[in-house]
Formats: sequence, C-alpha cells, structure tokens
Amino acid sequence: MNLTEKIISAHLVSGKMKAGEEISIHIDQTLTQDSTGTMAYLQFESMGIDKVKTYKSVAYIDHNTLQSGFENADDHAYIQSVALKHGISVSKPGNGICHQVHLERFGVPGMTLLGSDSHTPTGGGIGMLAIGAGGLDVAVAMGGGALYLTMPQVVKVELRGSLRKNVSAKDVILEVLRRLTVKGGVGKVIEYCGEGVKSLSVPERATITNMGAELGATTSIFPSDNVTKAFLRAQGRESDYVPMRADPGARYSDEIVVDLNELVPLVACPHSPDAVKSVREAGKLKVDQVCIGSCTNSSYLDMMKVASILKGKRVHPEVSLTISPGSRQVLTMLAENGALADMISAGARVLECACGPCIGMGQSPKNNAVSVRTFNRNFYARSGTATASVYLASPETAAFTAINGYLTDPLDCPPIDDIKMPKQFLINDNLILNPADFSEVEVVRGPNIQPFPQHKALADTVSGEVLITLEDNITTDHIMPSNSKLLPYRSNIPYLSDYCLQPSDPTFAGRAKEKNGGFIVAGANYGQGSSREHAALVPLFLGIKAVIAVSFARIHRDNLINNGILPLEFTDASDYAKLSQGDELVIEDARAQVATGIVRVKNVTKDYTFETRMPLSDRLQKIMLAGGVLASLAD
Ligand code: MIC
Ligand code: SF4
Repeated sequence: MNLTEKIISAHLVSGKMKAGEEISIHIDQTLTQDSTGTMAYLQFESMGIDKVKTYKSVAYIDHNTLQSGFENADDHAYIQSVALKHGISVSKPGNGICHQVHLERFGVPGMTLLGSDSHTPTGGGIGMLAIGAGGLDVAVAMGGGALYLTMPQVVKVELRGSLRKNVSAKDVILEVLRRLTVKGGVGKVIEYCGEGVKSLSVPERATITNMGAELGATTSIFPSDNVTKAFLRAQGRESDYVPMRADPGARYSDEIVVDLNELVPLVACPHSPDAVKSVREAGKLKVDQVCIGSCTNSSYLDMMKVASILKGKRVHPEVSLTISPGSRQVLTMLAENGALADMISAGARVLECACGPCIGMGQSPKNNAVSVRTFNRNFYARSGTATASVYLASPETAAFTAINGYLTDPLDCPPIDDIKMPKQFLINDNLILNPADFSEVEVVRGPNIQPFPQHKALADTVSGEVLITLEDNITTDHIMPSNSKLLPYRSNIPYLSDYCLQPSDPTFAGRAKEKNGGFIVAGANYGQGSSREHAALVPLFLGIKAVIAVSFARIHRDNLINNGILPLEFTDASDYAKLSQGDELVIEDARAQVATGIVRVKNVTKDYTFETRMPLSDRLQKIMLAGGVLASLAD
C-alpha cells in the first residue's frame, strides 16, 4: 500500500478503497478557525451533542483578529465559550495561525485531521492525513461521525537530490503547480517520496503540503521519518512519533519526478497560483510591498532565513515590508535570539502572529501596486485592492526583493547562512485553554450571530433565470469575498449576501434578490480555494437553486450539497457557451431525476433541453432531497 492507503485503511468506516468510490473514514482530530468556526459551532450546537468524540479538537482564533468593532471580539467570546463547554481546546488570538500551531503542538503522524480551512493539509508535512472541509463536515466529525469522501487517486511525487542554497520549499510546490495547474489535483492525494524527502525539514514539507490545496487536491502527505522524530522531540512530543511510509513497490495512479538540484526560484504571477514563471523570467519588476508570513511560510526556519537576509541591511525606501511570524513560539524565539531586532532595524513592520494580510485583514496595497507575498493565494482582489498585482514567492525571494525594491532572483544574491533546525523549540502553551480547566461554561452569544438560512426540501420543479455566467476557475474569494470589512460578518449571512460575487459583477446580489434567486452558470473548477461554507450559504440565502458548471472544486461541491444547492455538471461542455444571462431554465421532476444521476434542464427562452450530471451516492441523494445535511438529520 502507499502511505495514503495505509492511513485510510486504518480509519476506514465504510466503502472500498477503490478510486472514485465513496468511502467514509474515522476522524481523530479536528481544527476550526474563527472565520469558519462560528458557523461550524452553531451547526455543532444544533446537533445537540454534549462533548466532542474526537481524540483532540482545537478551536483556533487567528483570522479575524483585527477588532475594528465589537463583532470579531464577540465572535471570539462565542467560540471560546462554546468550545470549552463541549470539550474543545482553544488557541487564543495571538497564539498563531492554526496550521502552524497545530503542526507544532498537536499533529501526530498517521492520524486523520479534519479542519474547517482549506489549508488543513499542512498537517501532511508531519505525516497526517489532513483534509480541509466545510464547517458542517467538521461539526459532524466532532460529534463522532465519519467523514465521507471520494476515494482519491494517489499521485507519487518523487523528490530527487536536494535544494541548492537560496532555493526554497516554496519553489518545489510552485513547480508542482506549474506542472499540474490549479485543477490538476482534484480527486487526488499528492504523496511525496524519494531520497530528496530526507533533506527537507518538517516545516519545509508543510510548506509543500499546505500549498497543495492550490492544486485542488484532497490532501498532500509526506512520510514520517527521523526528521519528523527530531521535530517532535524538539517540540517535547517525541512520544507522538510514529514512523510511516509507503510499502516498497506501492502502486500509484501517476508519478512525477522533481529534481530538487535543478529547481530555480519561482513566482506565481497575478491572479492565479499556477501562473508560475521563474523569477528570472518574470524580470526585475519594481515592487511596492512585500509581505512575509501566512500558514505557508511563517515557520521558525523561514523567519530565520529572512532575518539573516535583512541583517545589517535596509528595506528599500519605496517598499513597505510586513512580517507576520506564524506562531507565538516562532515570535518568542526570534525575540530571544535577536533575529526580531534584525528585522525591525532593517525597517520591517512586524505584525501579529495571525493570517493578517493573507486574507485582506489589513495591509491592502495601494492602487496598481506590485505586491510580492510568501502566501499561497493571489486571487483577484483578495488583497483588498482590486487593482493590485500580487506575486507569490519564497521567503528568500521576498526578503531580497524587499531590500532591492525590485523582484530579485535569490540565485543572483549571496548564499544565505546555514540555518539549523533547533534541537529544542521554546514551549509555552499559555494561550492554549484546555476544557478540563473550565467547568460550568456559559455560551456567550453576541448580537452579530444571526441564524443561518433555512434549508428547504428539493422541489419537484426547479425554475428560474440564469443570473450570471462566469468563466473558469471562479474562486470562493469571488463568490464570497473576504476582507477586513466583510470578515466580521461571517456569522451574519443576510449582511454578507449583498456582496455575493461582487468582484465578478457588483449587480449580482441585487438581481438575485429582485428575481427571488435562480441559477449560476460557470466554467471549470468552480469554487476553487477556501473551504468557506459562506460561498454556499450566501447563494442559498439569495435563492440560488443550482449551479451549472463545467466542473467543481471538491470542498465547494460538498458545501453546495450540504446546503441543498444542486451542483450540476454539463455532460457536454460545449453546452456552457449556449447559455446566456437572463435565459429562463426549468428542471421538471427534479426529485426523480436526482436518483438517476442525470438531470435534464430545459432552456425555455431558447427552446432546447440539455443534459447535466450529478453523480451522488445514496447518502448524498438523501441529503439533496431533504435540502441539506441539517435538514436530512432532522428527517
Ligand atoms: C483562506 O485562506 O481563504 C481562508 C480564509 O483561510 C479560508 C477559510 C475562510 O474562508 O474562512 C480557507 O482557506 O478555507
Ligand atoms: Fe490564514 Fe492565509 Fe493560511 Fe488562509 S491561507 S489559513 S487566511 S494564513
């Protein structure tokens, strides 16, 4: 067996491990973060379960830490109280980004982790099968329910050799993205192996598995070996070490070889993580802003590399450099060894250990700016400035660029000092609250928490207008934008609904309301990116009955089904171009058609009928007919 199959078989609850078939697996650990967490806990509460049934569940507060009104702080109070009441540990604001902290303090090789955040696969860096999902799936897992998923194909990425000086783990994943694209990983797990693995530390492996989310993959995973053991020992958790690797001769659906020696520094150009070029090819672009951090590149190792580049230098006068260390552990260690002082004296603006600018929580660049970021997503308008051009690069590229003021190839710069992984990390869990220390917790609910939209059983006749036609690769940042003005309303769907699809068409929400809902039509890979259920809940609130697309991203398709919106795929992709905004569509006998997996849609305006596919297991058919998971649980 390959490593993925080994972990799945040890957790299999139902189904056969045959690619494409529905299976369900037991979940050992869960994580939530605050921007998806409020919804997840409201849903968890509605299930009426007293205590979580997982081995470990953690509620992180790391996204909405910009408290520009009472909303975020109220949400934090809700999350903290509801979590402690139900046996869930809490990582308080300031403790760090969920994925970085989870890797440091809780990740266990061979375990399964389900998180209400698409970058949960970061845990694959420590040999976990770590999967991102909508909050509802996480709520079910917290209650002891299995996670249902399609058995993925497993792709082997063989790493050969080792990285040259100034070339980074980020360049490895950018190379994989260049080859496979943002839809190349859909339905797949990316499993890393080969002699090159041992040259990469756990945080470097985690950079690679983290950004595997941008491939659309179910998850990515590295073996657990002596490097993993040393990392766990340095975190004071050697007893959590379990060696894990694929059997010799294990089978894979596909194989890719990446020669680490040959890699050069790469950059993802606007507005897609797969628009990858070499830094050299991208040219010496004048840069206005550099942001270092995010769950992809904010480990101790990354920060030390950045500090060693900045030491004794000055940030270019026309550049604004921000640095967000990934966790309080990292920040404290930088403070103690002097690296933080090197960053500050060079002119860096040091931010809180949180997601920050990655999700548009501050630091939106100026109009038409060029911003180089070590993050994982450069989707249109995600920075909060629609006219800005965001490039994704390694910490090395970012730091040299900040000094020079133009996009700089680290291979043209002096080799950076050797940074060793610490033998012992600084362990201080003061900002982690454990439920055992709290009794009699009362759940605190601020006025910002509004009930979520009502799920209605699927009607027999589904009809409405095509409200919008969209291109390929529409992200959840298009469907439900997030920035410092909108994130505080993650528990207020009516408020958010006015901003649905705003980056694509600011008139969409108004038209949807006026027409009482209708259909969304889209190209391939609709809903890529975040796990935010809001990208389904808000359309549900607006009365969207179905999305007809050439294809869907995994988490978003699950979120649509969980919320009773039909995810229909054109059987013949050429039918996509025949539909126009304003066309009147009707699906007759919708309930009966769900069982067949084929749904015929009549275009009344243009007088023809076309066929769509919606292959659903018996379980999912029941959910679809009931109008969503919560409705089906109540049935
Ligand atoms: C993101 O990177 O887009 C987020 C913000 O972390 C999301 C979660 C969210 O939308 O709250 C994700 O990746 O799932
Ligand atoms: Fe936070 Fe950005 Fe990572 Fe999402 S991608 S979890 S917003 S740091």
